[in-house]
Amino acid sequence: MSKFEFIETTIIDGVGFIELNRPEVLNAINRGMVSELVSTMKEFDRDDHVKVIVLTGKGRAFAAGADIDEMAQDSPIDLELLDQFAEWDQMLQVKKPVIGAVNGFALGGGFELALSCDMLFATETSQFGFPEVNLGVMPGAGGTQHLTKIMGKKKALEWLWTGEKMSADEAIHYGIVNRLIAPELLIEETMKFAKKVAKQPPLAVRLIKESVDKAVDYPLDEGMKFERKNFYLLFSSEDQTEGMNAFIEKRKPQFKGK
Ligand code: CO8
Repeated sequence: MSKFEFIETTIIDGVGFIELNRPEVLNAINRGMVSELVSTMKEFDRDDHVKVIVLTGKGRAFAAGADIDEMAQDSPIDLELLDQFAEWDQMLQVKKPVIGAVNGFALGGGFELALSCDMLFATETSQFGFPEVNLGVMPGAGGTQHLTKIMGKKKALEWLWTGEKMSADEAIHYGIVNRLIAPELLIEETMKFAKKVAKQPPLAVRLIKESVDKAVDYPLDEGMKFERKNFYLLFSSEDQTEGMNAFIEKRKPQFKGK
């Protein structure tokens, strides 16, 4: 029996696996789901048994957006006092790799959740989009920011203003999705990749993520300095000694994450 109402979680071979679990409403993201998701991500981030996190949705959607039924009657004051995005934003602080496996729809808040992942695997039938404009609103969990950083202002506006659905091929074209996989193999292949990353030296993986994230926001010279500090820092790790000694001694390294 899962300890959660809206998600299911398990740990398999160093991979923390999270499934959104409201398939009857295409995994519409309600407030309880955000709380469960964020607390699990933070728990996995601290758990030494977890090296990589994989996020997916049960049924025929990754997530079809925020729960419209829950949101429909909200006033601006309700939203301000709820301050739900403070919780949401904590997902972006996760230091371990987060890989999304997008089955079916990733719309609205569901697309924002997908864009918060470090990498995305999807299928030919996956569909992405920001239909908020059709509801008289707009993305509120980073959609305008993430999409614009990925595809530039002009293209982002096209998708955000029309609310049209983006096909998996278009998502590949824009660099939103890493790989398209046959639907029946999506989880298996995503897990295979996640397990491969889970075997890599965790500190190096962590500092690579941190440095790549900085490349998005920092000017090049600042980013280069940031990268270099992390490069130097890794020379104080046991894994650096082990990795280089193993190469010289022609054996497989045993990484400890220290
Ligand atoms: N909220 C609540 N219920 C939903 C949602 C949703 N976002 N999406 C689907 N459902 C429900 C439907 O109401 C339906 O329920 P029921 O069977 O009781 O009628 C069930 O899921 C199945 O959906 P459909 O029958 O509509 O399935 P179709 O295959 O015909 O259509 C679509 C699939 C195209 C995905 C369609 O369901 C749809 O358009 N959904 C809404 C998509 C949308 O507008 N998303 C944006 C929501 S707003 C938002 O995300 C703001 C984000 C702000 C940040 C939030 C952070 C948490």
